[in-house]
Formats: sequence, structure tokens, C-alpha cells
Amino acid sequence: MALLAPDAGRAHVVGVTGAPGVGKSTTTNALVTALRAAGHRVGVLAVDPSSPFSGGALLGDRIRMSEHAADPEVFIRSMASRGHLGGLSWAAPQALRVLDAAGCDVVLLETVGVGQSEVEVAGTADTTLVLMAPGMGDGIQAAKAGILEVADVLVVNKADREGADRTVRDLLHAVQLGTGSDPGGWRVPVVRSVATDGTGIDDLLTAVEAHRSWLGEEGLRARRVRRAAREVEGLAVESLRARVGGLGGDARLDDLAGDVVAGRTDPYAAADRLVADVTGG
Ligand SMILES: Nc1nc2c(ncn2[C@@H]2O[C@H](COP(=O)(O)OP(=O)(O)OP(=O)(O)O)[C@@H](O)[C@H]2O)c(=O)[nH]1
Ligand SMILES: [Mg+2]
Repeated sequence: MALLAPDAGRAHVVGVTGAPGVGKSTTTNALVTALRAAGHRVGVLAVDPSSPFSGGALLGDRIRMSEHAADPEVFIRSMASRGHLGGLSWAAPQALRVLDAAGCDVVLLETVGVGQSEVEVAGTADTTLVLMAPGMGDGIQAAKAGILEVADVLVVNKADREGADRTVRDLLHAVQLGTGSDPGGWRVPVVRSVATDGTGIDDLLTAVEAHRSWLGEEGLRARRVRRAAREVEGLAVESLRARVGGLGGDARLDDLAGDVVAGRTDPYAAADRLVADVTGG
């Protein structure tokens, strides 16, 4: 990581998230095709936070992106993040930095949207695409799930299916409700696509590039500083956790826990004492 640091910070990280099966890998594959046509070097990181094994989703990624496998300007990596300390927040930034330093102009980060991981992917990407499909929940449900807040671009994929118009309408309505009055604010576009035949992918790429220019250098920097702050904080907490264990903390912890149970102290005071042991405070 120390060697990579001077070479990182150039790639545009685009998060692709949404419910299982909504078409993330197919869309990512279509975006790779479009980006390659524009002459960009592309990295793809498919992180599956739900499975510790190379299960169905990862296999699916490989099949759906196989047409780019022989292209030396495309690098595709699937990884399962469960079982790693910190999950996506720990694993993805490291792998992203490698692809970034390797000279990828764009890195696409695919993650299945299972609750919190949408929010995590948004925290990791410069631009976040949230995919929906007709009939897979309307705009109100999306708003409730907190999905609209993390989306920079909303995509109604599988627009060849019935109900696409309605889903687009619902989302536009929900976006309008959620948009502040700031005239310089970003208006989340709703793009429709059929990833399987490439329909709408150019529009999607245009929306991604529009968001990138709206961010500008300042906005991009602000997002990255926030991202790095979380990463550093996470590593520091992890290191402190290791030190608590390393100090023979188990025995000390048992003593303190015994005091809590016996009513000699309360959990907050006991935690403070444990922290003081580690930090020498
Ligand atoms: N009709 C239609 N089918 C699509 C479209 N996009 C993807 N599919 C199909 O939907 C299925 C799931 O697509 P994937 O790209 O694997 O979806 P995913 O979101 O990556 O799935 P997971 O990674 O398993 O969550 C596949 O059978 C695709 O061929 C589309 O625009 N229209
Ligand atoms: Mg997939």
C-alpha cells in the first residue's frame, strides 16, 4: 500500500448496486464495452458481501463478463468479503487502490444491495448507480430503504419488461420529493436500460460523466477525503482491538466483567478502564 500510494487517486470509481438479479453484472459488462470503445482502461471489482465462498453470484459475474476476459486493458476480479474483518469497507478500498495505481481510468465496483452494503458501496465510490427493475419495488419502497439518498444515478434496468414506465414515473416522483431547493445541487437522473442488448447504456455513461463533471475536482476530493477518513479510522480501531487482545486483555476483561456482574462497577466505567490500560491513560 505504501508503494502504491503515489500512483493512486486518478481512477473514477463507479459503484453499481441493487437487489440480487437486477442486472448489475450485465450492466457492468455493457459499461465495460462502452468504456473500451471510448479507449479507457477499465477495472471491475465485484464484491459479494453475502457469501464467503465463490458461489452463484461470483460465477455469474465471470460468465456475464467473459467477453472481456482476453482484453489486456480490462481487469476483472470477483471477491467475497464476508469473513474479512470489516467486510466491504475493509476489502474494497485496498483492491480499488491496486486497480487505480495500475492505471485504470474507471473502476466499476459491483456489490449486491443487501441492506447496509448499498450505503457502504456509496461511501466507497465517486459515483453510485442504483439499479432497479420493473416490479421490483416502487419508488416509495426505495425511499424507505434509504436507496435514493445513496444514488447519484438511478437506473431502471430490464426496461423491456412490463411496468418499466411506471417504475420510472415513481422514481422520478420520489427523486423530486427528495431533491432540495439548492439550484446548484445534483439532480439524480433516472435512466432506463436493457443491459442484455445494450439499450440505454450510452445514456447511462453520459449520466455518469455528467455526475463526474458536476462533482468537479473539489467535490471529488471531498468525497475521497471522507472515504479515506473512514478507512483510516477503521484500521485504527482494528489495531486497537488487536492491542486489547495482545495485552492479555482476556484475563483483564474477565476481571472487569466479574466486577460488572457483582455490581462493583458498571459496563461504561469498566470499558473506560480497559481503554485506559491500552492507551496508557
Ligand atoms: N429481460 C432482461 N433481462 C436482463 C436484463 N439485464 C439482465 N438480465 C438478466 O437478468 C439475469 C440476472 O442478471 P445479472 O447481470 O447476473 O444480475 P446481477 O444483479 O448481477 O445479479 P447478482 O450479482 O446475482 O445479484 C440474467 O439472466 C440476465 O441475462 C435486461 O435488461 N432485460
Ligand atoms: Mg452480479
